[in-house]
Amino acid sequence: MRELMRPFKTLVNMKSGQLNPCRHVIERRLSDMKGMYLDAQAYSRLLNQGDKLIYKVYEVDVAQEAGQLIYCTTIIYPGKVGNEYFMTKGHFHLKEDTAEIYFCLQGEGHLLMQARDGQVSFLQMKSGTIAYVSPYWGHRTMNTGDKEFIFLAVFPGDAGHNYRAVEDRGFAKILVEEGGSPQLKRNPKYVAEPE
Ligand code: S6P
Ligand code: ZN
Repeated sequence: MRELMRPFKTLVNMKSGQLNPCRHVIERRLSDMKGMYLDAQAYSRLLNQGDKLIYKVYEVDVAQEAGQLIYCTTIIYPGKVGNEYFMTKGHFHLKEDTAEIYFCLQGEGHLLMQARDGQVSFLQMKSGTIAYVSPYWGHRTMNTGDKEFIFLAVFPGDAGHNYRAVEDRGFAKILVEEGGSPQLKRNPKYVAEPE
């Protein structure tokens, strides 16, 4: 019989989002986000000023297999490329019939979700908000506040991540600041899924 996995706990720093212990920390910088922002000139200008840290992920050490639940914290720093808010790359799960829960710990942000048939869903998040990402929906988060936007994510161990779909097609919508508030706009660079 397979040896039982022992229960365990981790500690999340509610202010910084740091998870302890964690398996690894992923850092995504501006250079990792090439082609993801609409305003290519604003992207180059900002990159010339330095390769800013856009977001960071602390991931728990749990096997990536069916039956497990993986959790991690994401910290998105405040800022914009042109008028588009700092955001995550965004992904679909490789096993697309897997859901995910996002629990906001700090700051303010938005969760943009998109289904393969073109449907879009958009949720505002603040400290205490629990968002449910239903199976089959690609998801990306943006920091729309002026301090760090921090959330905890929990998802099935065998979900996996497909970044390719978002890199190739983008999201149908982008989130920009207009008149001092976030506005959802059509992304002219979006390539729709074939029927
Ligand atoms: C994982 C979950 C989050 C993201 C994280 C970074 O399924 O959705 O932990 O991995 O927010 O976003 P991304 O799109 O770079 O993985
Ligand atoms: Zn996910």
